[in-house]
Amino acid sequence: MGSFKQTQTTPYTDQKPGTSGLRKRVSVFQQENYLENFVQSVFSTLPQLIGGKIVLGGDGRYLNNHAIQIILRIASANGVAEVLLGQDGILSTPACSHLIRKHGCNGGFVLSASHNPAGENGDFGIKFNVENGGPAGTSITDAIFEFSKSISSYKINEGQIDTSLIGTQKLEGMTVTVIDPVADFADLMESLFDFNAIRSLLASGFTLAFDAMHAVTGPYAKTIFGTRLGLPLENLLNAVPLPDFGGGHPDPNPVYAKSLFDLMYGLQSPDFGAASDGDGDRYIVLGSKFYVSPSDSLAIIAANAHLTPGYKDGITGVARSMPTSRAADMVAEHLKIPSFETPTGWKYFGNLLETGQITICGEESAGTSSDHIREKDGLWAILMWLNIIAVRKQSVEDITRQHWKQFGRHYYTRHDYEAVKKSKAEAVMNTLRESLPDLTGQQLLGETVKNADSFNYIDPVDGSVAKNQGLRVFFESGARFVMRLSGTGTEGATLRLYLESYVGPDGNHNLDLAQATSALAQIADELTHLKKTVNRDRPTVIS
Ligand code: VG1
Ligand code: CO
Repeated sequence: MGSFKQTQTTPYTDQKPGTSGLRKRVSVFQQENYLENFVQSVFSTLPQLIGGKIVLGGDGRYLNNHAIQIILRIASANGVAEVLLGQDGILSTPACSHLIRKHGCNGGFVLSASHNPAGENGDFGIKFNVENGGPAGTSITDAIFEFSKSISSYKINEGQIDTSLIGTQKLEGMTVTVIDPVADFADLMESLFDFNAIRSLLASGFTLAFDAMHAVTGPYAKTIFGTRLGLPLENLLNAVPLPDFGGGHPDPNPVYAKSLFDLMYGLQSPDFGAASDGDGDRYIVLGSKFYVSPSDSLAIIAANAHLTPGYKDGITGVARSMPTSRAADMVAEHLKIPSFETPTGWKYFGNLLETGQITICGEESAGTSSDHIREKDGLWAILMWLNIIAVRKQSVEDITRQHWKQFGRHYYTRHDYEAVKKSKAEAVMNTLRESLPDLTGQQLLGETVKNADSFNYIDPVDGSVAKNQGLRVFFESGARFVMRLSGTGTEGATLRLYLESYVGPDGNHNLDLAQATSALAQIADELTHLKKTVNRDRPTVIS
């Protein structure tokens, strides 16, 4: 371990990880020892990392390279034996999860604030994943947070690693192996999906556009779609990761991925459009002039996965986060397999995946994945769609419409009110929470409330409890709305309102989405005084 330096520090009080890691403004991370404190808190909380092997990389945003050198120096001083480091500091969240599993590592860091804007004035973040490749659960993140509140020193070595040089280097006693961030992940994808069939599809005139939004998936897309599937590189948009993500906001939704939506709804629209988020764990899929809601995408993937080589024996069960539409539940019922409802955040799927109770899981926010890793996986979902299309030889729209014909359609939309005053957002939540006991039986704009509650979750595997994971109001018609506060924002608070209504297989599947959910939005507003309280006349983002 050499002669590391023990540096005195003073604790911060705000290093509590949220839905997915610790996310703060870059300026917060730039405070003296802020990053060092948090990283030391991880090593001090998890003794298994000492003498162990970890994975390290990030989405390429501002501070990525700086943070990598700091983490390497602290890891070395804490006695970590080996680090697998993505070349140039690049690693997507799903690729990190895979590397941890493939190489039997004790954990890994992904430096990302995912969809949050990047650059000097943007956000930075650190996610820590455990030895199964999945995000650390709340018992671990709570322990890290507790430690961070009383930290008084950290260990750090001197030294620097050339992150561009594939191969092995040393930082004091620690081995650092710089690896191609893409190769192992691309191999995994090739083992799950029929690349020959997808290659033929792409060669047959089927057109595809992929938008990497100047975030981490550019290099992955170049290898997978370009080199391995033969797609001409001009079909890959914004495929170079930039420290500020080109000024964009890599959340693949109609607002932040507008240029892709414009292309897909334009005159010469390709047959298939896809984009992924900052760290590559989320995605969207569009057909020509057709948008697949992420909740529908989860259900369609669950219903069709058996058409692909990796899932040809069928799936054991499905899980979705609570606000995700219930479309996937209906597929599970049809397949006679269990379905689970978990709180928002991938960490809650971990135990179900580990115990083999589910094969496929997903969230309305466009994270979908399977038991091939322990993270959500945007490129996996996109390749799954391409494989299904190659087998079914139907368009995205036809596959989706046929799905609705069989299972009915869940009209689903999410309204985000971003960067509102925290106290105001809390007031909205409190108004609704206090009214919950009196709602049952109330008639509101043609809907009758069936029941209403605050979602509490008991993990079926380890019995751990997660309370108050969102407020839910169910209607007799089968519609519902959900309201919760985001745990990933860094400015004020973000209120999320999730609206869902259902029409059966024989119902009208051609309603305008906004129209189909407008009464619900109005009811939610009446019950919470949302717009008036946060002083906005419309949501920041509708997805
Ligand atoms: C959001 C999404 C959630 C997702 C999380 C992390 O969380 O709603 O479904 O798991 O982002 O995704 P919240 O708490 O803001 O609603 V990622 O891709 O940004 O790491
Ligand atoms: Co992400």
